[in-house]
Amino acid sequence: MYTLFGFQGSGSAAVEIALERCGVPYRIVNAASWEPNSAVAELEKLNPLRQIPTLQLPDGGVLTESAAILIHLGLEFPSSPILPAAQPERAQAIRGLVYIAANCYSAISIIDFPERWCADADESIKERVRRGARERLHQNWEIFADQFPSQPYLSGAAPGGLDFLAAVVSKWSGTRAHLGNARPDFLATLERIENHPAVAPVFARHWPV
Ligand SMILES: N[C@@H](CCC(=O)N[C@@H](CS)C(=O)NCC(=O)O)C(=O)O
Repeated sequence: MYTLFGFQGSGSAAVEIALERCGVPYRIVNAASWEPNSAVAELEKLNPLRQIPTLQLPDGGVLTESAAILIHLGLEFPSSPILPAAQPERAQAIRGLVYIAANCYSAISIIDFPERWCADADESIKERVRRGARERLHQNWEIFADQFPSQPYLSGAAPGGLDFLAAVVSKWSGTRAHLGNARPDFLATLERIENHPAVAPVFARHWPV
């Protein structure tokens, strides 16, 4: 069985939706670097970065990095909707997954932990690092919106791994509010993904209203 190390309101939600879509049994272990009462020591043994999502595979192998996990599940379960079956859609979905991980998820990490990126930063410097990263994050989402069309989902007729990661990573750091002004059609796509019956129950667990 798969073991997903994750936490409420975190990026593990994207992998949880994917595991549901693959129809495979899995268990969740609550672990987060910012939550000392979680299974963070167990997580660190598998992923020294202490980051989630981290997925332990049925054969005991460990996968980290949200994009890699989603691509792996898409390849492992080709009849699932995680990756589009046809080219060029599949290539673009892989590009989109890596784009989000490299350009958006990474900026969130800077916003959350500015001290990791600026030596001896006092509060005012940390705030400036946060502000710069946030502006860059919002710009990177605008570029994503322009580069990845929705038909009506980012993965085509049904939401796939790219949709799951986009919907989850856009929950943070004012991204949705920014896109409401800058790219309203893309915001509507994100809301469509979030409200899809395969996605909504996981979102409700992670972000209860
Ligand atoms: N590159 C990783 C980033 C994962 C990440 O930053 N996860 C956050 C939670 S949403 C985390 O665990 N942060 C804790 C830390 O960096 O200490 C990915 O794409 O999966």
